[in-house]
Amino acid sequence: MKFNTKTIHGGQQHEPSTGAVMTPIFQTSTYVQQSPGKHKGYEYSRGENPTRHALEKAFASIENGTHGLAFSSGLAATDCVLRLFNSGDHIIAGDDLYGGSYRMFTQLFEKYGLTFSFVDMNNPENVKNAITENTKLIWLETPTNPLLKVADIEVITLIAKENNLLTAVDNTFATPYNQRPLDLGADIVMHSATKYLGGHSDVVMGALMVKDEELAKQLHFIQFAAGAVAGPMDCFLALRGVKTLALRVQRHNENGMRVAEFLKNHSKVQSVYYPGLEDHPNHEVANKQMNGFGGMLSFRLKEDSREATFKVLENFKIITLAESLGGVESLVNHPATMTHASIPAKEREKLGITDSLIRLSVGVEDVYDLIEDINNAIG
Ligand code: P1T
Repeated sequence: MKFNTKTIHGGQQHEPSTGAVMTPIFQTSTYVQQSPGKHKGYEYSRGENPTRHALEKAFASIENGTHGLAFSSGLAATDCVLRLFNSGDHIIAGDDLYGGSYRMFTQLFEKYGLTFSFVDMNNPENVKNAITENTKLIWLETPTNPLLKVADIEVITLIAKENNLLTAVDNTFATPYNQRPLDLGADIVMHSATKYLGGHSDVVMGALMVKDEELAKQLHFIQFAAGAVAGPMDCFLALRGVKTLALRVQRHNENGMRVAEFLKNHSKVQSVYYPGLEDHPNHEVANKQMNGFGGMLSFRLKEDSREATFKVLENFKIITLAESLGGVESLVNHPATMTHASIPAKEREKLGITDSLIRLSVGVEDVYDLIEDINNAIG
């Protein structure tokens, strides 16, 4: 089955008791048992729910995995992965990643004895050099949020395999239309399904996809035991969102490239961060492992002041100033004070998440309207 068919039919079946073509919202917490332990496969909705089950099968299908898991948020999915490990274990993560992931690693899990190294994954040698005898996992976000750094998944998973480490890829920015990490050697794919998989800014959800039976079992156990599952209504919405993923991402890719090129030539713009641009430091790697470059980009204004940047942010008319990304509508965000405020100022400065940095989630609107809006806002 090709990707676009999988988004619509992957792992899906018509509802067996009624023939309903679309999986209904099974808004139930529990299921009848004829005798204790004798039931139709469903006991309690934290463990299994038919709407969630349909979505989890769709998730597995679009990432070429064998198992999918749906969580109540992207961070709940990340939390599930980290609970595979024990006190004393060491995890290597990229130095540029979603602020909430960084906050979870450093403020929640360090407390329980996990240790983290944050390295620049542009160069796989940095990953190699960070491995210690306690390292268990490489956490890869690519492209990264918000600087759109690109890491070579194939090379890094090879390093991981040589050292008996697991690799998890946060594939939120890329989407499985553009990049399929399990095919490139990763063990776990994670998504904030709140973003492109849902696609309509109406659901907060997380996803994990794997292709190994034993790993799937462990993650399912944690999902059930910790309990951060996605509810049936949200699963219905996400399932509906996934059906148009290929169509939407094609347009995100086209619009993203057009907006990046426009910004690159704008006299008030210092730099543009978009892996589709030939002068992106990892354009070649992106070209190798991605089918398209997505709708996410960041840019830096020449005028480096918070006041000037806020003025631009307040000027957008069509594009909405808001956290999040990946919906059909375009959003603009100020990483330093919004999505990445939880990263200490010193770290942010070092990475380049400064006041003049603006992040755009380029939606699927008419690109001429978007470019006009950006041009008017920048002034
Ligand atoms: O918000 P949640 O569904 O819990 O997902 C967390 C998350 C994980 N990974 C990446 C790459 C993300 O971008 C996010 C959430 N990000 C935003 C809300 C944002 O505006 O960047």
